[in-house]
Parts: sequence; C-alpha cells; structure tokens
Amino acid sequence: MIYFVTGNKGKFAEAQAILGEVVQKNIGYTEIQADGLEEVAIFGMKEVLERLDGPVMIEDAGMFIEGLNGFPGVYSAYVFDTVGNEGILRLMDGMEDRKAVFRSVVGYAEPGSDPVLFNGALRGEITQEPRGTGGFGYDPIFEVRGRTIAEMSLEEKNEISHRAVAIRALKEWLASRR
Ligand code: ITT
Repeated sequence: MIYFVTGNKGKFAEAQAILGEVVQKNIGYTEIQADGLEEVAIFGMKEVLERLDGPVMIEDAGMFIEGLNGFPGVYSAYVFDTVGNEGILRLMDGMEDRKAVFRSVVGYAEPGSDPVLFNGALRGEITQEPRGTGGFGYDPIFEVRGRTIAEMSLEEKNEISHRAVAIRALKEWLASRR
C-alpha cells in the first residue's frame, strides 16, 4: 500500500483508479513558495517521509495560462481558493490567446530511499464560461478538444490528464523494479 498525502478527494480518486493500492492520508504538508512544482514536491516529500512509515507519494499540480505568463502556476491553489474560476475568467476577459497547460509533479519515496519525481502535462484552452459538473478545481474552465474536463468522466480524464500521465509513469517505474 502507498500512502498518498493529499487533502484533495478528487486527486485521490484519480490516483486510486490508476494505482489501486493507495490510501489517502489527509495530514497536510508545507507547500513552500517556490518557482516550480518540483521544488514544492521535493520539500514536501522530505516532510512526509519524516512522518509516515511506508511508501509515500504526494502530487503538486498547477494551471499555467500562456497569455498570463504562466499565472496562476505554483499559486493555483491560493488563486482558486480566493477568486476561483470566475476570477480567472474575469482576468481573461477580452483575451484572444486562451492557451493553458496543466502540470503535475508526483513525488514518491520509501523510507530510507531517495525520492523520485514524475511529470505530466495536459495542454488545453480556457473557456469563456464554466461548463460541466465533473472533476474539481479548474476543470469547468479548462477545455480539451471541445469539451471541458468537468464534462468528462473520471475515466476519460484519466486517459489524458497531467496527473494520470505522471501517475502512470510512477506505476511503470514501480513495476519495472519488481
Ligand atoms: P493537496 O492536498 O494534494 O495539495 P490541493 O487541492 O491543494 O491538494 P494542488 O496544490 O496540487 O492541490 O492544486 C493546486 C490547485 O489546482 C488546486 O486549487 C486544485 O483544485 C487545482 N487543480 C489541481 N489539479 C487539478 C485538476 O486536475 N483539475 C482542475 N484543477 C486542478
């Protein structure tokens, strides 16, 4: 069993559908203010390894909007909690370039071993209006080939998502060691 340290149920459900053997641990960890998701994940891994005895994983994600020079990026959680999807749409009012990318960094480690990181990305566009009721976070305003992620089932999201790519890379890495 792998302990997945996250407070986000949606993330956990997506990870469980891919990995199977995971347990959610909602114990939190310090998300440092850094320029990249990798740094946040490396710092977080050290902290969770000190507190849990067993294989552990964390995942740090963010949405990077090209026309806003990568905003909200590493501040995605703060921006979502403060102004949310409506705030993003207002900020982008009248903007033509709506390209954006979701990025995911998964950190994994076992006690006494060095953490390993896996990356995933999903390119898409920010919609004009929120659509759909599935997923979580920015999913209703993030469109891929005509549909928002919130209009997809969990299975469909897992076929393409940033998180699924990173978690499948972890899964393959684990299998290659057996
Ligand atoms: P943790 O406890 O795992 O940190 P979190 O929800 O704080 O959970 P992140 O810091 O990784 O997760 O996420 C940053 C923000 O981006 C947060 O507001 C999420 O809702 C949002 N987000 C992350 N992954 C997403 C996805 O797949 N679809 C839509 N929004 C996502």
